[in-house]
Amino acid sequence: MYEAVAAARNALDDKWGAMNVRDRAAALYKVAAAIEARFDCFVAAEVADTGKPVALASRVDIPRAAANFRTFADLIKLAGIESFQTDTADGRTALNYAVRKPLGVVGVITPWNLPLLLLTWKVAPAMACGNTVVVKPSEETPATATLLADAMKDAGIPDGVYNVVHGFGEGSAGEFLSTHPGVDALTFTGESRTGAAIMAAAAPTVKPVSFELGGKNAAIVFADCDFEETADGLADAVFLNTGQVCLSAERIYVEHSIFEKIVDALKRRAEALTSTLGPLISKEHREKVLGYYRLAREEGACVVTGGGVPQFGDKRDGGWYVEPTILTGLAESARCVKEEIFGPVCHIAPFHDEAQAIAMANDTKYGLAASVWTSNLKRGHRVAHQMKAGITWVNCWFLRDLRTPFGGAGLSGIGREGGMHSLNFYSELNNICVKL
Ligand code: NAD
Ligand code: 6OD
Repeated sequence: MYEAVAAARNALDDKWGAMNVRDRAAALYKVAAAIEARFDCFVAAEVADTGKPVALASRVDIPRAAANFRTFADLIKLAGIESFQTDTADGRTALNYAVRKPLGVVGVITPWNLPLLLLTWKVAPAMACGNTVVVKPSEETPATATLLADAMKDAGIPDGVYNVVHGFGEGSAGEFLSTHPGVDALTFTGESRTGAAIMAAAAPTVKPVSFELGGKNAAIVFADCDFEETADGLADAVFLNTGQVCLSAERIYVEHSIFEKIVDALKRRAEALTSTLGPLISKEHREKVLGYYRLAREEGACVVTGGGVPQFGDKRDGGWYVEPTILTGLAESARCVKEEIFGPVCHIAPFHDEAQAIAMANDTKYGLAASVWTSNLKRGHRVAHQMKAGITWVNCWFLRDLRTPFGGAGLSGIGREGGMHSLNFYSELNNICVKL
């Protein structure tokens, strides 16, 4: 850890910190190209670490890693600075303008569900702003962060700009990074509880923090939705990556007149997915998810489909699979409706009017994402405006534009990243006031 932070500090003071924006952006484009040149290795490493299907890693994880570098290279080249001509009451005039400087050495701590996507979502803007980084990927998924170091080398990124330390969280690499006095800022994606521990660890050295945390996201489905498009969209929102996406919909509220029809459509999709979904990340995580499946029954749920472990009759039976699961009939106060499960499972409940749907969707300590499904766009806008969520999708889910603000309210995080929000977090803005 000490060597990694020292290497990052040296690189900051040496070539990288002094490089102009045009050259830095050019270097980031080369990183994107180097990821693409090693595309198959990255896919294989992500699949080996997570067990996710090759098709998913090839379609989502690895292309987004390259896109993250290209987007922030584009943005840093185009980013302007604020300036104001100032006229004071006593007749003086001045020019104020801001300059963008790196924060310094940025500690990046990331989870296992979308390992390279989430790591590069933070590394790319941090480097674009001239920072050097020390990353601590999840102990479950170390491989692609290490491969990225090779891609950095291929791209000619100077030694010490990108540093990887492996290890666990508490009492290990994650905690050492959070408390290290040589780390100037921390950016973290993971569980809300871990975010709280990192915040406490960072407090004595007053490090700026950016946190992307957990969610218990709602989908609201109105009777006038495009039915097939909605059922397909919901299946993605619940089951993509075996439900291990912070943005996944674990609570679905459906207008009562189409409640049975939606439950049935989602049940058919879940059952069709049983043989193609990847496993969960680990034995421990499977125990957690199966614990919620048991708890749901104890809390009085009707298990519409799933609720257990699939039997394939082949070597997959040794993996950490669970059945895609649909629950109904729980009270809104049930733990399975309140707590993030992070597996391929949702609870579906009926609602009678818009106000009730909004109230139920917003009755959560989290506030990450929501989706609204309706063909009445006026209503789509109206409901979206009232959602307690950092992002609300209307008639879609996980459709990303990397320039937009991304983050959560409540237990779902602190701050916003994406576009200029990332550039502003990873920069120290200094204002200069010149009397004219
Ligand atoms: P986690 O919080 O257990 O671990 C994330 C990272 O933090 C790992 O690298 C881990 O080693 C490290 N860590 C753990 N304890 C630490 C400590 N005390 N100090 C410093 N570092 C520590 O999360 P996870 O299980 O890897 O990922 C799943 C969670 O992440 C879910 O809650 C999910 O919602 C959340 N998540 C949120 C987003 C988002 O954008 N909001 C994205 C992905 C995942
Ligand atoms: O798309 C992103 O930028 C992002 N941070 C997604 C997070 C997904 C959570 O699992």
